[in-house]
Amino acid sequence: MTCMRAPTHEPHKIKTVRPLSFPTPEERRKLLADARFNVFHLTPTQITFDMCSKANNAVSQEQLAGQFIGDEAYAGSRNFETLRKAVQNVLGHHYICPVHNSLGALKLISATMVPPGSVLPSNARSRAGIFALHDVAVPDMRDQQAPVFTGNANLAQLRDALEEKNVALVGLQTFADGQHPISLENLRAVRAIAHEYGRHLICDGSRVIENAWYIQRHEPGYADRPIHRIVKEIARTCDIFFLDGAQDPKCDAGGILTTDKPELHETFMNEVVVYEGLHTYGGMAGRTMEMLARGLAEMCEESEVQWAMEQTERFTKRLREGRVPLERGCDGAYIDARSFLPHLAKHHQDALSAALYEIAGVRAFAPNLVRLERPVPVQIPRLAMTNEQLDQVADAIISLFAQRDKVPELTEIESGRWRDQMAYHGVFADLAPFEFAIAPYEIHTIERVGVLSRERRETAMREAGYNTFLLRSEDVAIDLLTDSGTSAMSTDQWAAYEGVRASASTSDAYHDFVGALRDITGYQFILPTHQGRAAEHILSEIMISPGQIVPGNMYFTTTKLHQELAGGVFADVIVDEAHNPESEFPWKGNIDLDKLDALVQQHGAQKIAYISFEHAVNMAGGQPASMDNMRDVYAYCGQHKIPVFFDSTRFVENAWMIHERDPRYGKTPVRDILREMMMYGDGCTVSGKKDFLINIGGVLCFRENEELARAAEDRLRLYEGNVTDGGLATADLAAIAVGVREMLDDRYIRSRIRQTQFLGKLLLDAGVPIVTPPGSHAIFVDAKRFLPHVDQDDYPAQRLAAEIYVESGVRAMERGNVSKGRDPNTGANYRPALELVRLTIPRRVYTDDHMRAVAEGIIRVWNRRETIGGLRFVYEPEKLRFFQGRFETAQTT
Ligand code: P71
Repeated sequence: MTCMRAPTHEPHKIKTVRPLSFPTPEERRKLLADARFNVFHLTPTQITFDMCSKANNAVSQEQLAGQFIGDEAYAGSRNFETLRKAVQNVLGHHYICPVHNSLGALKLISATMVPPGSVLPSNARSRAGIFALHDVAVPDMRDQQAPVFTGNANLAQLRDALEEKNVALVGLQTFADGQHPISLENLRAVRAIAHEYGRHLICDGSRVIENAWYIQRHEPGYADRPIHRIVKEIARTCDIFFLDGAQDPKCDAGGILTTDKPELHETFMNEVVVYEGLHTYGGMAGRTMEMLARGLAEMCEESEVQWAMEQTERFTKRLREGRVPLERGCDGAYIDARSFLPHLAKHHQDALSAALYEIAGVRAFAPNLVRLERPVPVQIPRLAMTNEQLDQVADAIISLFAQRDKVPELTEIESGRWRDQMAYHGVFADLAPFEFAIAPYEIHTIERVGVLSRERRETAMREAGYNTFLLRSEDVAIDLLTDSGTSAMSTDQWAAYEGVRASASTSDAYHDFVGALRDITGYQFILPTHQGRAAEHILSEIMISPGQIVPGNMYFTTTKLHQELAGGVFADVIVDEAHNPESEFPWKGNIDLDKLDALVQQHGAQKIAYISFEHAVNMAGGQPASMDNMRDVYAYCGQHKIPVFFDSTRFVENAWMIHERDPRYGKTPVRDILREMMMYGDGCTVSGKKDFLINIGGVLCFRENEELARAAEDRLRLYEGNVTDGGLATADLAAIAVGVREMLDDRYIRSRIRQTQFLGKLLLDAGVPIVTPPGSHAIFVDAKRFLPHVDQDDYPAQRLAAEIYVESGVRAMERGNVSKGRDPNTGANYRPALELVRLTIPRRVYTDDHMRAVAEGIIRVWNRRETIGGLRFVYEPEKLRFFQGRFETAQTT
């Protein structure tokens, strides 16, 4: 079955992100001392990576949505019914007792089925505490010799215990203590023996998924069995099954105790009201039950399980290669602290945890009883981290391992039975800090993506008339159509969105929005619009008199259209290099002052409406303008009294390119570069759907010209909405106000552009012709060089975009002859110099592994390029034909 192949990238995209914190080495030392060298007491905002897989997993957007449909009834809630059905479907057990978490389940079991003085043989060491309290022994019956399934029970030992001791129940854990998986064969044998002696088998299945994957991978006969079937088999082999909602189901709390035996169920039901809550909520909020129900069903999703397990494999492999002493646990690397720090006499676990936090801000904590001396688990929060991040966490641990001799001993000042009770004095040795170079966020929620077979993609493409605009998003695996409105919002943006007090006149969010943008641009008048083109519409109307010329550095479709609708004539004044996809010129977005001057000389300055100056020029390949060019254009225009208006849609990206490519700005933060850029203009239009990290919105700004601002406001009232919302939802204004602050985070913008460049490099290294140097928001494949045998009037870029989809499920966009259209005078195609396919990278949505998959797919198309022909129109709309046009394949001559 193909589903069992190790996946090479996430089978989903990122829907929302949560911010990471980056305390400095100095801050970490202070925080560690304040926490008395016990990392348990640190909080997530003091930590960069919290390597724990409980309660901080990423969830699907559907699971998160469940949070909002809790009916929170005391009795018989709908959410409980949903949960019951999910349990029946997923685990195959008929009866369910809800509990607040797995400790709640254990408490019920201990109260009803395990009398004081009895014995509960188990394959796990954790969780013994609760039974010790009631004078119940939990002997270890793990088979120490078992080679692969190290969590298997020693059957002879089990039998002896049942013969000799007062055994109340037989208990097992799937992936015992996070380290020891059990086989289905052993599970069945344990059950048979327990039943022989009239005892029930109970199983803690909090890590059932990891165990099921292990069975699929390693137990003979299960290689083709899907995870959901193995899970059901495990659960149905047990008399009683329970699990923690914050583990495999990726809930934030909650738990369930399930059985097929009505008499057991009745026992629990009578007791659950004592400890947990009513038998139809068991100490869970309605929303928790709803999330748990969805999580139970989703945790068995095959491709997701394979991805999470593959991450664990990769992470432990990298650490092993760095010689770090560890065991591969179910959800990460379980480090043997004694072997890691052999020079210490005591407190190995806590010394390791403290040192790792000190050098890298990573928390790995060994919970539980101090005397158990368990390994320090470095767990991967399910679906929340990218491989790049995990690689760096592994490198941080390896770097600590390299300087382990310097890790000092901790001096105990307070102690207890549990690790959270420990407190220490410590000293800071001379450990070299580890610096992360990563995106400053973790994955909060995911969105599953369409995975079709190649045959089905062929059909989908044909049905879409070879136009990627006409594909359904659900048929697309990796969507690189556009970076417009496709960003993943952050949890902070959602908090602002949710917390907003909406208004049909002036809102607080409006003032936040204006304040934030004034601060960033230095401009006084900030007008919200529903999109960029709305701002362009208004600017064009108030600035252009019919017949006037609007010089611009290339054009964007909507910008040019609005200039023309207002009676203007667009004139391209971009540098020549921009039209040459092979030129390596670093500032292909620059305006050619000679071209501009020639226009002024020819027509006179009063004939020029304004300069339309785009940052990070989209159609040129995402190419930046230099600071010098902006300054020179502004100085020139000042002399001739020609206003300069920026299209600042991708101004942060342009600013980062200046930071990268102009040595004078190598140390200047993006925020300050932006401020200087904006000085060299009189105002700007922005499609906020790009750099602003939001899904909708735009803005029109004027630096200081109040007269223009008032004229624009008049149009705003007529076309858009209130002057204080521009037709946007108040909540979106609030999300923008947060997004424009996040976009200025240098770590974010660096990682964003590095990702685009990474894709560019993969393609360049394989010889695929792309526009160089790679831009900031997209990689543009040069279809003329890719398909030199296809005439431009057979639309090579359109065809190439279609082939890329069929080959890989990646959706790209044509930017060439089809987009440029026909000359209205001659009716012939314009045949522009650039015949490109744009691979546009949405912000915060994809990982490097996605980029690798994109490159591999395109390289496969490249390798069969000779077999690819052209297209011809079967339906050609008059305006903006690229949106709706339909094609069929044409034999190339
Ligand atoms: C992009 C888009 C979205 C788009 C628009 C039209 C055809 C195809 C795709 C929109 C931009 C842009 C620049 C530089 C203004 C707009 C319009 N870009 N200026 O690249 O890139 O903004 O969509 O918010 O109205 O896919 P709007």
